[in-house]
Amino acid sequence: MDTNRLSKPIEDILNKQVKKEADAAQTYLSYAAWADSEGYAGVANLLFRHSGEERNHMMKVIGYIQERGGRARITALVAPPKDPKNLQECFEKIFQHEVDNTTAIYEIVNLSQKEKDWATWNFGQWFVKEQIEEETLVMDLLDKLKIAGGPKASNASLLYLDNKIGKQEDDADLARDASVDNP
Ligand code: OFO
Repeated sequence: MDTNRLSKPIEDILNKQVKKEADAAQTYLSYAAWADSEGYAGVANLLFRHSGEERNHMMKVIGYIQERGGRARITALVAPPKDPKNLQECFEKIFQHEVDNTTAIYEIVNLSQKEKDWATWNFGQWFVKEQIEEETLVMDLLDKLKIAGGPKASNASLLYLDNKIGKQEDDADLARDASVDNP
């Protein structure tokens, strides 16, 4: 008896996402190691932690595929991108990476809606919300760097910024949680 509750296209697109999350973890690891060797210990800390988050995302997708009777596929990873030139490029590349990932998540949700696979649609909603957080987090990093002087930031302001970033929360504040008392 076939107990697989996922269609072949849904199982395939979810497995594509397993690889994307694993690749993302490697990208963040690589940028974290770069940031650390450039002396940005705070940024490195944030990126090392974020690499772990990407692994967690991968585990969620693997767990979901298996739970629905499908088969998670573990494949080879792509090499991480080359080192960024500076913090500005590092944050810009991470932002673009997250936007691309959002597109991939939307493709899963679109397909599940088309197939009326409401279980997968529902599972995908966690990632839709997560992507709002992740994009917001990186937009905030870019904003902070801009205030520090962007590409012309002094070493003193970069040091201050790096310290702040190292201590910040992993999750960004979302509009859905805002209120008059907590804007
Ligand atoms: Fe950076 O996000 Fe995973 O899904």
